[in-house]
Amino acid sequence: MTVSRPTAPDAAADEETLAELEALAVDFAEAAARLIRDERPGDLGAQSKTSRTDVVTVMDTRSEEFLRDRILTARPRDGLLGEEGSASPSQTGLTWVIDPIDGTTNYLYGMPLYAVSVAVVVGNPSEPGWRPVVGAVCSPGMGVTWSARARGGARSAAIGGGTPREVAVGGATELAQGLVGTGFGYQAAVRAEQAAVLTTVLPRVRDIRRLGSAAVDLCLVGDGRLDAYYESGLKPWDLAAGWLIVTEAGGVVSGPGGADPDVTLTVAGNRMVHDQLRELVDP
Ligand code: LIP
Repeated sequence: MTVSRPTAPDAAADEETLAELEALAVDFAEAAARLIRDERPGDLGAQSKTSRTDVVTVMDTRSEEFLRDRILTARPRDGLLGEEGSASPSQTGLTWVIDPIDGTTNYLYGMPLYAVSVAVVVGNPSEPGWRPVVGAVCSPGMGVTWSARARGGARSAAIGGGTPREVAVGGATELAQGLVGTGFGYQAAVRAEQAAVLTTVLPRVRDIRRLGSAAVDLCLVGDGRLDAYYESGLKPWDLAAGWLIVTEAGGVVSGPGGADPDVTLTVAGNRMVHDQLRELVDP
């Protein structure tokens, strides 16, 4: 079974450019993370989106506006796609894909597992075939930023400039010994279907963790602190940066039928555990 990996960057993103873009993505993600952490208002003004439990806060909007301004000032000809509605076409072949707060429910409840996710992709992220070439995920609650660039490895550092350390997926060989992350959508009918899949997976793994942020889940797989992760319903902004961090950390990420991850399915892990998990969630 072939499993998709982000391909090498095209001419729009040579090695030197990728290093510069990774540094920008880390700066932008950390600056937005400090904003949502330090300027959190008493009233977050939570409003429903796709269901009563799918909410957006004033800080989701402020974070996306902040990121949009920084990105378009630094890279005015690149494209942009954001969870809260930012969208502009690319003139360079590169598009910034941003989740201003991934794990909004955790943020709303004052729980630390949320992040700002910033990725640069080649191709149109609104159509199949796009690939991340740079990614940065900053979790202020965990005090860490993960980042990666195509063919340049994946790393983590304390927020604000700690010494980066290379990260790698864990060495588990059996799913039965695997700590597996997952998540659920916001629609009741979808959650019922996802619960049915979970009843198949739960008896076959060490344990399940539902952390509430896909970007953090994927980074923990890349960091060897989750052995695998699967979820259906993810959007490009949820998964773009984390996808690259996993693959640059030596893992694999796939979607339905082994194709690229998409809204139907994302599966991540080291090669062995990823393949075993796929047999349960995408038979
Ligand atoms: C979240 C995802 C998470 C999923 C949640 C939610 P958001 O994104 O990161 O994996 O399980 O339901 O979709 O909405 O907080 O940006």
